[in-house]
Amino acid sequence: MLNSFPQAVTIAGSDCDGSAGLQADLNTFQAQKVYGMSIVTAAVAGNSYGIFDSVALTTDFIDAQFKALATDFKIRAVKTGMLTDQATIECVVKNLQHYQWPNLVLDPVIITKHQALLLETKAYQTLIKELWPLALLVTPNFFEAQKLSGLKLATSLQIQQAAQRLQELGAKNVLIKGTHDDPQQQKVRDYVLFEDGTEKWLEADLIHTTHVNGTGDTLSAAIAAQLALGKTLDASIQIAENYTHQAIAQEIAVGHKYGPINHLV
Ligand code: PXL
Repeated sequence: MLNSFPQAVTIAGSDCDGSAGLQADLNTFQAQKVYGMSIVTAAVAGNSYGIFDSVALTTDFIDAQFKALATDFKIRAVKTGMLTDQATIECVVKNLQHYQWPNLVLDPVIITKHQALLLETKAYQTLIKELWPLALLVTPNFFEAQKLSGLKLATSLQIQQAAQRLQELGAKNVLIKGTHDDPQQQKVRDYVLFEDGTEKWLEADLIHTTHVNGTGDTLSAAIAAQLALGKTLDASIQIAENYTHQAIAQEIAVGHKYGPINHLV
């Protein structure tokens, strides 16, 4: 009975408008019927127009949050979001190695659609070298996959090659999120390369809306939640893709510009 209820933790930044970051993750955990916790790495001041300021929390405080959770709860899955800089990544890696929480979904948050930098450029190598090998799954978007693999992604073959490269760098499974920037585009296609070398394209109708803040955070949080519930990785990805699609499709009127998706679906 003790700690039998499924629990998951997000290691991420706070976004005060609730559209992204740990707020989106916790909303997603709740919607997936998983008890959610958060280790706060940073906080940003932003709204549907953009991000205006940010602060990183100290590594001592991040250590304290890990310790507080590890001494009381049974964490069944973890996701990471905004990690700011090298010192934060090293702190998170040290704690994950120490506490050995299972099912790490690593969302390599680098830059927002408003061009706010959420990870400093010189930390890319630390992310790949130290955190990547701990991940069950990494979920870069198109831009992040290009940056981190060093490959240009224009064709399906190049997406497959980038996923292979990202797997060779140590992540067991790789999900590359498709682009959705072309106004003529009808479909969006995500690509998954599994640990055993099998692959999958996940295609959905592209919904043309400006309310897509926090979509990547939500997808990776939903995958972590499903893993916490005991689903296989393949099933977790499918359920998370469907949930995120519905959260975009059933738009809510919040904010003036680039609004949040609807976690209540
Ligand atoms: O969606 C990426 C993201 C992650 N984490 C935080 C953010 C954002 C985007 O705004 O603010 C804290």
